[in-house]
Amino acid sequence: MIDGLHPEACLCSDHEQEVLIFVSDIHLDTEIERDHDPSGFLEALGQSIPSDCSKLFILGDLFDTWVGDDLVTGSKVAIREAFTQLAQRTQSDIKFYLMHGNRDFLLGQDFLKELNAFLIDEVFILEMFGLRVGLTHGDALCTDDQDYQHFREQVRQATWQTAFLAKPLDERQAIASSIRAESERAKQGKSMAIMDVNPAAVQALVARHHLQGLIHGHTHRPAKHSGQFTRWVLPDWDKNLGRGGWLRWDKSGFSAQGPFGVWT
Ligand code: LP5
Ligand code: MN
Repeated sequence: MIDGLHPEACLCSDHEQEVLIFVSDIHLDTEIERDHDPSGFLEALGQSIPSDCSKLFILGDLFDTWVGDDLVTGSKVAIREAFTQLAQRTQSDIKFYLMHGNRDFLLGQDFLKELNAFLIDEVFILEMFGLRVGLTHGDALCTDDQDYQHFREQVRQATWQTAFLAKPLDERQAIASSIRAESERAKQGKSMAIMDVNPAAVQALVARHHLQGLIHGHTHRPAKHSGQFTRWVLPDWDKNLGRGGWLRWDKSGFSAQGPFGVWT
């Protein structure tokens, strides 16, 4: 199902001037417009994301749900315009990278082309500034949430996705809202611990890919976890609640910044 992935699962650079910005869990409503974005992310793209950014990574759940690239929606135009605005501010050849999240795993190559962005698969590895860092959305690490993992396994299968995408748009939208409602209901019965990443799953991923750092979102529990490796958990975005922000990585290290101030 995932055509046109970024050709590599790893990006290496020894370019000292790189400035990498990571965000996730923006949850844009597909109906939003440029100047009415409750996440605050489009405004940040236009105004506050550092203008020396050379690579922007969106690590999943840019959209609150995505039922197929054929949906005609104002949010597509809004995000495209906001990307263009950031590209103009950077006055450079900025690159945009998108990863699927659990809400928008059906984002396809048609839309990525419209955005002029690369789709990256998880786990995506960066080798920069002498470090090896992994990028993932984070949901696959929540292995204690067995009901969710079972659901995930099913809907990430190509056969499921092909059958779903063949349905009429209104039927897909209706199914997506039923799943959302069922997910909200199911979460009421789950503990916070079950809905967090499993430490052994994190450890296994780090060991398998020989990582010194890991960056993910999904849990909406922004933090820097230090130890044998550093695990950054990105915040979700909600302008009204003053939540959101990005992780910056450049030659002087990492910093947790955003329009609402330092987030960890
Ligand atoms: O999203 P969030 O953060 O609230 O909760 C997630 C997990 N839930 C999900 C589901 C998404 O919210 C909805 C995705 C919509 C996608 C649109 C396209 C649909 C295409 C499908 C076919 C290809 O990811 C939640 C986790 C939580 O994170 C924390 O990690 O707990 O997981 C659940 O709650 C899942 C439940 O435990 C099991 C859900 C079974 C759903 C059965 C569907 C029945 C509806 C019948 C439809 C006809
Ligand atoms: Mn998510």
